[in-house]
Amino acid sequence: MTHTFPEHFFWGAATSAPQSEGGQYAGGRSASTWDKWFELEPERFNANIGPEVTSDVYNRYREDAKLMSDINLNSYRTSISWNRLLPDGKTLNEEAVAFYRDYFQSLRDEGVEPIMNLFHFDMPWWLMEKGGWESRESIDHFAFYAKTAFEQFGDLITYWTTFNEPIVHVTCGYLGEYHWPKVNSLKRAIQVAHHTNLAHAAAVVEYRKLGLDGQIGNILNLSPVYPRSQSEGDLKAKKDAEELHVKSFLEPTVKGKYSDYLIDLLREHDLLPVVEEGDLELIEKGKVDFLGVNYYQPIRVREVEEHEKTYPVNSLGHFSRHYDWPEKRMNKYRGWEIYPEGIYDIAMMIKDEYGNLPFYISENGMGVAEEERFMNEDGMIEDDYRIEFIHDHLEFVQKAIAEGANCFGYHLWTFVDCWSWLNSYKNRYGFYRMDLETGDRSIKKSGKWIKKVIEEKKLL
Ligand code: BGP
Repeated sequence: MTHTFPEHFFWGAATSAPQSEGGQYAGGRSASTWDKWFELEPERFNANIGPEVTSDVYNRYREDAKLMSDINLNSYRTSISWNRLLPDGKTLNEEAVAFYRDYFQSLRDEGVEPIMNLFHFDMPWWLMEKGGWESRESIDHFAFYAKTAFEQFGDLITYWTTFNEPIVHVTCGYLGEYHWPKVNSLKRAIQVAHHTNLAHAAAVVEYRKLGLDGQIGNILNLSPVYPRSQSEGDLKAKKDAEELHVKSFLEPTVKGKYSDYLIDLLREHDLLPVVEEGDLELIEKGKVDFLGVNYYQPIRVREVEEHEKTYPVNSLGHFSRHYDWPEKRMNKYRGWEIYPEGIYDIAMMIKDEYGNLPFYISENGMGVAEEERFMNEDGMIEDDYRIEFIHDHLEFVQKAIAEGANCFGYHLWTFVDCWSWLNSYKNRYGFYRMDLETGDRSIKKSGKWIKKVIEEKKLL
């Protein structure tokens, strides 16, 4: 079967400012939580490698724009660093403006559409010291930052998004120890989620006020949730997990309100957040023009068995437990499940339940540890496993489009190997390899493959 793609399709790659820019304190940038955390506890990071240099995009963006166009990419999603643009939250950093303007223009000059996100887990340290997303102050600060970014770059950027995977900074920072401030409280996590939804909506309001010629969206990790069985208990576990993990951001983002199910669930467990007057009206104004969808692996759940009911209500483990699907296909080089059908199920959910809103796949990719072992004698990484991974996911993207889904692009995580939160450089993802010593880029076999796929607009 031949799989073709629409004539106008964003073929791209994604990254974020904190994982790719480097230039840690160059040009007036201040610290984010990641910079500070690494200074405080370097041993918490893989191989003690921190976010100082990452992919050195700060110095190499022109070269990168050219390398993107060499493999026919026509779009690139990254983010702006809040603490670079407004180092103290108020004062515009002219050096940052010059850097970003030249960076975005360089992409445009190479025929690459920059798709710009505002927040990718990188809370400025000065704001974290005031309570981060737990503090209502953060909503106004974010709205000001968003407005500043729209004003400074609105002529160069057509597609904006507010957040990347907002549920992740909520769960990893407030229900685990993967993001700062690494506390564990569902009550606090839910308050943070509510403030994040408000901050998103406040940014959308700023965007609409400016009347710019573009669109605004939100990037959500819409992992489909599959139950172990069709039993009542497993289905309830699925529904709860879906509402808490997926729909707590999807419903406000697309429909402008929280679902009744979520509100009832939170009320039942005395977990409702503090909602002030005007909050729900603001959320109503946060409806987006499009979605970015990140997909890596599904969530598989089962009910909590009677003998396991040791988790307090104040934990997501109270509602459902992860279930290990015996038939799963694994990424044996990293350890995540590979389930390409999931991307189709998400597309159909958006089509059937969310008014067929336009969306693009803003992240999908395969992390591989110790990728050097796949280097051939010419020094090229032969990543056939990644080609197969992308191929299989694109096949389901194509099927969804053929059945009417409004998908306008696919972005691989990532263009060139980049730094990852606590894993540093352990897992590689790029179309291009980065030499950690020199920072030099070299194409992988997947980079050559995607170039041909894009040229022919069909899967090979
Ligand atoms: C997504 C994040 C990215 C990126 C990716 C890969 O959830 O949006 O920032 O990190 O996951 O995950 P990891 O870096 O843990 O391998």
